[in-house]
Amino acid sequence: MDQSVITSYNEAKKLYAAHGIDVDAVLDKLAEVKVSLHCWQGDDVRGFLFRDKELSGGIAVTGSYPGRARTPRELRDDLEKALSLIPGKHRVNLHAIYADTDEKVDLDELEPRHFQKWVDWAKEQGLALDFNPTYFSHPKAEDGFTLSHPDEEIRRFWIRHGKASRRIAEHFGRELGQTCYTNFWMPDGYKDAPVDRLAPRQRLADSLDEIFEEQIDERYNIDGVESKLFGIGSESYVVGSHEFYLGYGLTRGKAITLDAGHFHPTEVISNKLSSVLLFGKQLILHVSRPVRWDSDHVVTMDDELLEIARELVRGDLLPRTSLGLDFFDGSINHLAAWIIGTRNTIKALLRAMLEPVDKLRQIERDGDFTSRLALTEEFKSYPFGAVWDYYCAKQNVPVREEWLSEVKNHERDVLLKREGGAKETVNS
Ligand code: RNT
Ligand code: ZN
Repeated sequence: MDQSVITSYNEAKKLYAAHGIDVDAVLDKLAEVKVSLHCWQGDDVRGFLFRDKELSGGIAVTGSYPGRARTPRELRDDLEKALSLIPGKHRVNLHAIYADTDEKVDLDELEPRHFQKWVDWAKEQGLALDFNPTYFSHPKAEDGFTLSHPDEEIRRFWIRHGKASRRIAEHFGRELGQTCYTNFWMPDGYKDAPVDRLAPRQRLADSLDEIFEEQIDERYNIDGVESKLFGIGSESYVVGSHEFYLGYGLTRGKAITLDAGHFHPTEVISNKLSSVLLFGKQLILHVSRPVRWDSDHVVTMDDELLEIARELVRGDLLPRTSLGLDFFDGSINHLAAWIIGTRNTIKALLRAMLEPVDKLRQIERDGDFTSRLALTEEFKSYPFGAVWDYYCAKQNVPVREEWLSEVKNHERDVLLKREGGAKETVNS
């Protein structure tokens, strides 16, 4: 390891030790944290089942950066490369449309075997898998409704898809020996103000109840439900609102999924974690970054990311939280997006773990808000960067921005060679 990395680390350690923080112990704890990398950043949310289908569901990818993965093999290669530049052991989050099969199979007919290649790969790589049924980019989702559809036949199709998805997830959990988190998000909603807000919500609740009827061992699969405030084309009403899923999840024992980009612009999820986990068992996080209408920018080291990390650490919520990412940026290198977002998420947790929480808690209980503000502000410039560099070196991944040249080389040697094929599909 580079001597200067070690020297800076030792200096930093002394400063933290003065506040009773054992940095080596913090790094052991940090190494336990797994982030679920969302496969859909690798190919602009296209998937492999319906390659010609436009992305729908009120979500959008902008940008046409070259080199997105066009096959499951390419996507796995890219994930491997990205994961090799991120410290720690992590998870991969799949969507149903990423099935790896030559069969022509519809969403309601999917079976575990259509994902066996993903499972074999995950085993070989020592990764866990998470799962999502796909309630968009499909002819039966074109009018914006799925599980709350008024047409019984369409609604039943989507119920079958939900059931099939849970069986796939159970298979992941069983095969990989790590619980799979299955996240249910559907875009259902109206562009304009509805007359009847209740009936679609009643149908959604009924559909979900039916999907969850089958008992699945929670060692293998845990289901979560994700709300949203609005989407493109569902500006006035989303069936699965926050209140809907908070009520649904808590009464049905399901995990609540909070996406950082799914709330009012001044509303933050960091302030919700302690309440949700006070009453609920499990949380799934979609760490994302909202920018105006778009909820899906690459995660940066902003105040909200830091606050989410602090909440998870201070409240000891990590053991009950599945920490995943959810953004899709088609305007930059697809691997870099994963790497930046994941490294930032881990780095934010490190920063949170390097705060003298017990001392700060005591100061707050004593009512000394002057010291609380003074110390939390001073800690913002404590040398966490030296600890982060050491952690990366210790985990055998590039220190600081060294990873960028590896990504650039990979782009030149691998991604740009895909360009012809990628363009063809983009234009089709
Ligand atoms: C959409 C939700 C959802 C999706 C993924 C692709 O607004 O955030 O989680 O981004 O399922
Ligand atoms: Zn999300």
